[in-house]
Amino acid sequence: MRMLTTCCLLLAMFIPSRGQRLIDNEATTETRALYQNLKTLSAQGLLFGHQDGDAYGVGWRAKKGRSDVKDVTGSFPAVHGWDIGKIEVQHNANLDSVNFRKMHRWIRDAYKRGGINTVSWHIENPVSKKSSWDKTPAVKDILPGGSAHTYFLRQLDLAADFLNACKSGSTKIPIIFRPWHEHNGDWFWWGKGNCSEEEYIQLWKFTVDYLRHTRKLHHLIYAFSPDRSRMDLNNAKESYAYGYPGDDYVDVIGLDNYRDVGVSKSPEEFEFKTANFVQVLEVITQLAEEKHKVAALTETGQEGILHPTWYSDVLLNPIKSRSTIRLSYALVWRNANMKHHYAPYTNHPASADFIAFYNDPFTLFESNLQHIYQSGKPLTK
Ligand code: BMA
Repeated sequence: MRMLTTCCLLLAMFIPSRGQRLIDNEATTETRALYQNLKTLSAQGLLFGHQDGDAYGVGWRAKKGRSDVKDVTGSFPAVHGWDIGKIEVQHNANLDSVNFRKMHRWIRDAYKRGGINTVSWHIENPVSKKSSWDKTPAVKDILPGGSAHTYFLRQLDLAADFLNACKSGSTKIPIIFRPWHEHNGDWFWWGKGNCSEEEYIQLWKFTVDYLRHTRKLHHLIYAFSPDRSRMDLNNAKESYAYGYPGDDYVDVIGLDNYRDVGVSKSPEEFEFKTANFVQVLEVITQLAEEKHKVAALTETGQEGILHPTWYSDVLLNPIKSRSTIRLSYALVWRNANMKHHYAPYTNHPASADFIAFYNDPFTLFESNLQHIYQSGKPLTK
């Protein structure tokens, strides 16, 4: 009996626990380490992310080493968000005028400093050749056997080429890839109502299989990210699962949530929204844990940050004060101009609070991180 126990113990020590396993069995060492580290860090704090922050901010564009977040706090965000919309039509710059060559450089610079990169894709409608928001039915046509399948393969190849070229020396830079987002909304051509749920699932699976098997990209972590505004909180887990392609096709249980963090006109409204925010984050935490995956708030923010203590009161405190919420990161959207921005810039009314948010030991910015692409080393400093 004792022999048996000893054997079991030895086995348990040498067979890796299920732990955090990426869907790609051949994922690179750095990618596997990043994923495991995201999980580890989600129990300790919240990584902060910003879309396009290295490329431009309010009142400036393409200044090496600059970022609105860094101007205010002294540090880059931990997570750097990018979008490759228009790569599929071979433009030099994305839909928000970020040059792709420079994007590669910023991705590499962030990686070298120990930051994390995530890429979304506002891909044009392959049938109408108009924007992501053009609802001309297309999903059926781009799937295998469809009339636009060959054209779509070309688009996917162009995206794969971009991802493949995210390199630092000969090392592929791990990327959290977040295609086909907010699919439970009806605003994108791949969204609800513009294709069937089954077609969406086929599209997701086809994309992942093509990138990892046909194109042999092994530095991607796949994030699924429905939109909170189209979830039914009376039936939250089930409604989250709309379009879910299965546990073999998703690494990050993500959520885009602007709905619960918008402007509140009364304390009652604020309380109501906060309760919903907490609930939905608890749900993605639970789902991620049941599935041995990682949860993330893949997009959030309040346009214009009209609530000057938004970062503390709306975002951080509800998350920090509940051990039932464990997220790896929260990424706010881009700083396009004085009206459309989500991170404070110098002298913004929300910047004092943002500094407090940065100084809170629970939040993790790039300057707080170390060894994020390695295993078994301290992750924070
Ligand atoms: C939206 C807005 C748009 C932008 C798009 C893709 O939320 O910020 O201005 O083009 O995202 O980044």
